[in-house]
Amino acid sequence: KLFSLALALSVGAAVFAQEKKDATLNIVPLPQQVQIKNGTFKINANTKIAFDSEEDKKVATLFQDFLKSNYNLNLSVVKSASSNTIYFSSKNAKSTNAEAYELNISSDRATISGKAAGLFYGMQSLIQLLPVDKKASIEIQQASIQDEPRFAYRGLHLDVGRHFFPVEFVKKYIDILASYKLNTFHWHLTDDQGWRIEIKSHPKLTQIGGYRKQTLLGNYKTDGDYDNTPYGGFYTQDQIKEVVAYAKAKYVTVIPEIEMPGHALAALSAYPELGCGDKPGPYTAAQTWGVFDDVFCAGKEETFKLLEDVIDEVIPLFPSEYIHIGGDECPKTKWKTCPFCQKRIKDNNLKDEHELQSYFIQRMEKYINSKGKRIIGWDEILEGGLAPNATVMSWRGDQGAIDAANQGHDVIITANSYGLYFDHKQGPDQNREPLSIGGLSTLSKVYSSDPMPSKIAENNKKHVLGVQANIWTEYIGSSNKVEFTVLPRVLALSEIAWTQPEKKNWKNFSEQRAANQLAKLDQTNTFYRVPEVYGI
Ligand code: TNX
Repeated sequence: KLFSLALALSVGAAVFAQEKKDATLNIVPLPQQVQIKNGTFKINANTKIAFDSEEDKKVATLFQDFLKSNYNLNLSVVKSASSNTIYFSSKNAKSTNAEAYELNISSDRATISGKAAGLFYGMQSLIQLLPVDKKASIEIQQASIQDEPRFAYRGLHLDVGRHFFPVEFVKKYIDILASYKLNTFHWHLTDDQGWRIEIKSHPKLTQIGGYRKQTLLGNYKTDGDYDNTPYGGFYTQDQIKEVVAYAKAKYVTVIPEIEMPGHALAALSAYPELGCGDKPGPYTAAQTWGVFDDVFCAGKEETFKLLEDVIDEVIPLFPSEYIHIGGDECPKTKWKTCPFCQKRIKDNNLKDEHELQSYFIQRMEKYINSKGKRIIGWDEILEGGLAPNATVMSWRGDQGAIDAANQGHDVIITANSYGLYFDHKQGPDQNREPLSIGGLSTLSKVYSSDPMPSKIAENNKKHVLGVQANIWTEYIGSSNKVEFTVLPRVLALSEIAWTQPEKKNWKNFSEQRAANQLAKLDQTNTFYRVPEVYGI
């Protein structure tokens, strides 16, 4: 009897503990530590927003703007905190991690403490705690949150080469990233179908390479009117600066990608002399998708001259530590028969075209390093020997990440074996999915992955900088469809990037926290796919 009483008590205690443990606030990604308290804090017209430093004031002002435009509440921003205050405080930051924050909500104030980025993330958490009903009185649960990210690199990519997206949308995209505490926007700016960044020393890159003839596309049936008129567009350097500054204010770093030596047809259409052989070209920007044999000639000095000129203009536009130089899917067909490439192989004692690819990447790396920046490349940059300081973005499974990290290189996980190809279908039922490239990456697949490959030796795990999802846009011809593709999977991405894996909880994520976010998105002009939370 005693035994069963003890059992009942311990079960009861366990259930109680379980309940407490499972009680979560509506925050995505799930914070590391949350203590929920009794009672609420009521924000009203007399509530003030306070700050410590000028940097803190920027975040305080962002919060003020948010309340004004979403809840029709115009609060004043003041220098010192008193009662009934939302207080952004760098003075009280405890962690050395610039992205960490604490959010303490008591009966008469909410204090967010952290350094600049941390304050911004604390604000995002606070925003998520505001009610779905924007006309209701604003009461938030008293609680105490201590939070910091698991990974330093939390990225989302957008391919603007296959389809072009206007600056206004790129900004909205950055807002989506930032609201889920992602901190890196990988801007895939060049591809076979379009060159999208103005390069003043080589204007034809955009004048010619920015447009393709729209006869598409045997394998592409909807989402655009493909009627032979030219399709394309590009960003001026002023627009690039505008986007980079916009992102910076949201603590998002923009990493530009300039593809080489493959995926280069748009560039070659503008400067055909950079193709292989004596009489290269003519070329046109690609009108179908895929991988094309015509790539930058690795034997001609002019190729490196143009790419160095491009890098010279790209570097001052992007404060990012990294420039991404692609490196993926470069067929060696043309290099095999090109006299210039063969001469280069011979002169440099290279074994074959794979080592020529490595020569290409290493040479560009050296140039970029000499300008004080580092390179990222897709995992094919491992081919023929990895450039000495390169960071590898692993997309063909995680073997590239494992090999690179075990060689002491930094890596970023983007493979679809982790559900990170957001151009893939979101559900298995073909009839419910819009046209897509195929593949399958469900919300639950993204959520269940842990972007830390177990085969990386313990002492090399520090080389896993983080995780990113890729949005290739062959079959995504409109901004609305980008949103539909990204949401809600970006919520799962944010949680695997930010939250410690043992804290993840699919049921709580899908049924409560993500659902709450979607209810909020309903009120904005943003598209998302309704997730089937069970079974996928
Ligand atoms: C592979 S991922 C590519 C892209 C395509 C994508 C389609 C990578 C480095 N290269 O060029 O758009 O597959 O899913």
